[in-house]
Amino acid sequence: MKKKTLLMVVTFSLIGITAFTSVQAVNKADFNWQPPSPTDLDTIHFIDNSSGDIIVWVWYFGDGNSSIQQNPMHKYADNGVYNVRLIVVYSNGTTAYVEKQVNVANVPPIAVINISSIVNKRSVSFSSGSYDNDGNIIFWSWEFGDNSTGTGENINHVYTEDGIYLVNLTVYDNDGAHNESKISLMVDSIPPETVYNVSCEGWCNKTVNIEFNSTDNLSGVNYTEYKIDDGSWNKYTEPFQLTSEGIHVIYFYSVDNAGNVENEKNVTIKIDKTKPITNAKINASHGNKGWILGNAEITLIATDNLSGVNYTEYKIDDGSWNKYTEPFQLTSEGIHVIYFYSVDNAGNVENEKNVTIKIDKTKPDVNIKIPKEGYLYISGRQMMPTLFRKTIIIGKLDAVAEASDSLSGVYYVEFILNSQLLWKDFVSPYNATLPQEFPVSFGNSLKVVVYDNAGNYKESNEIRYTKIM
Ligand SMILES: [Ca+2]
Ligand SMILES: [Ca+2]
Ligand SMILES: [Ca+2]
Ligand SMILES: [Ca+2]
Repeated sequence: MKKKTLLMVVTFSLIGITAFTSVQAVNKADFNWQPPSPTDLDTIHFIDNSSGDIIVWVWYFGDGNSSIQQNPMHKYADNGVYNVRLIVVYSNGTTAYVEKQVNVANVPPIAVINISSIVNKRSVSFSSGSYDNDGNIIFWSWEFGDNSTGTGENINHVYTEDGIYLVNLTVYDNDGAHNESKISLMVDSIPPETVYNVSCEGWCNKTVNIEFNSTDNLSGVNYTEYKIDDGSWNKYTEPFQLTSEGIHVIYFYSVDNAGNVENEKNVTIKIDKTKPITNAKINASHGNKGWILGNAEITLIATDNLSGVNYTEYKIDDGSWNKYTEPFQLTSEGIHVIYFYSVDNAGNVENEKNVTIKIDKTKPDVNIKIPKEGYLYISGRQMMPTLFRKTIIIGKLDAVAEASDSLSGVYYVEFILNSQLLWKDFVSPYNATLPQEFPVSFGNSLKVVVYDNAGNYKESNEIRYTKIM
């Protein structure tokens, strides 16, 4: 309030003495300012350069504002050319003044493009973050780098192909000043592609190495991830190995530096390290000591834990190997060794196995050595031949049989008396004591049956005899 009152008083007195001052003009009013080329954001320091014994300074800044400081500070609200007048009053009552034009400049705007330098969509939303410190922006002009342009603070543009585009934004403020900003914009909308490389495909019988290779059209691969079966996702850094048996699915995908995510892919790895197992089933009439009677039918049954049986091979004795397809017959007599093994679909080879098959189809030989037909026996001793080839035995007599077999050997000999089993002898010599009769028994019938170990048998001729005592 006080300042304003003083200013009004000085102003009135100046009007009255103008004529006098112009005549006298002894002293001179002058000023300059800092900075020399100010903007409307600067606070301008006005510096009095007047000469003489001054007691009052009156400044008119040309924008309606004034000051009575000797060296005032002033900031203009807007740019423009202002007539600044300084009036000085000397101690002797005289005055002087000077007027100068001060060009207060507009501050140009700052252009800012609000967008990341890599985007993963071809439809791009551009946003201006531009500003004008001493006014406002009234026009935005975009060049999208693909020979198309647009206007507006925020604008969407769709690129027709991926690429790197030089985007330019020019902004104009309300005073006609402009500024521009450029950015290099990478538009990458295509996900990377990942391929696998495995050391074994299909069924494998050993550890499998897995490698991924990923490529990208533009921004480059950021990372690749994989998981095994229901495991958790892992970042892929280097080739890895799969060792455990079974059917495994490995899932994988990559992400590029623009954030494009590849569709998940997978590869199936099948590992079987276990050999198949083959068993032989012999269908035959089994006898004693491993011998069989007649033909043998051999069935090879192979099983496998995982990949399944590919094939089974067999050979008989020193013959050549054959692929097993169905049960086969072994018909020839003798002792045979059948060798066999299987291979599974992963290539695991079973250790060779074998089974020995002993076939005897030939009947053993037998005959009754004692008693001989047509002889008289007394107390175990053979006496003279009898009339009409009758056989007469008086007292104790052991019947004796002779038996032999060329292949499997004799198993036992049965002595059959009157169609009843009298005695079974497993050990050579084969004999049986004929039963005592009181006082006499006519028409006895003795025969022996020999069995070989395979089960072949043969009956002897029949000896008929009369037994006394
Ligand atoms: Ca401005
Ligand atoms: Ca890409
Ligand atoms: Ca297997
Ligand atoms: Ca035999």
